[in-house]
Amino acid sequence: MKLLGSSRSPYVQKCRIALVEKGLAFDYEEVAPTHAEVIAGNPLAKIPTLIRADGRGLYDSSVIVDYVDGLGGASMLIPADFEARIEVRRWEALGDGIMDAVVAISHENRTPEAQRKGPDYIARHQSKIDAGVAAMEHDLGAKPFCFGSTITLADVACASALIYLDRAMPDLNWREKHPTLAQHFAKLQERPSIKALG
Ligand SMILES: N[C@@H](CCC(=O)N[C@@H](CS)C(=O)NCC(=O)O)C(=O)O
Repeated sequence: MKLLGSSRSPYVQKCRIALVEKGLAFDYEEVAPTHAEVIAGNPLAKIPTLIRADGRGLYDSSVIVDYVDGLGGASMLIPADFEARIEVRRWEALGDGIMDAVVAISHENRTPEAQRKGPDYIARHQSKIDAGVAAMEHDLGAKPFCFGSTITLADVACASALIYLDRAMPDLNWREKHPTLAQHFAKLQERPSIKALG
């Protein structure tokens, strides 16, 4: 199977982390959403797109992680138990939501001044980021992982969001307010799956 994406996309990074955590063999190609293979595999022309071994395309990151998890490999990233699965998925939604808000602000900042949506738009998305990171700190609590006692999609989503936040907003200084989350993130960054992102 082959993952198509760009290291600039947090949703792509999330899939890469999940694939390495599962210990599954995959090819990775750096491409833009406009690349012909992306369009052939994903009518929405977005990255990440996964080309399965049988040639079929899969999207979006949430479905790709679910698929990859079901292929086997290392321990499950998405628990089978209903309540556990919903909690891990909620963490995923939290991580994705933070990434969406950072993407929105980055896009706004790249837009020519005359066409920008304005400071209220930025403030609205910034408050999603701030509240989202605070929720991560709260929900992590004193646990060794975001959910349960081993790595799950909850940690993959948390790490993907914080990696992107650090890259796009290096001056945010979220660690000062959220030391427990900062410590957990530092531990996650030592994992080969995250080091492999480069
Ligand atoms: N919800 C999607 C988001 C994917 C997404 O928005 N990817 C962006 C790159 S970060 C993209 O391909 N944008 C191109 C476009 O929208 O035309 C996921 O989780 O995979």
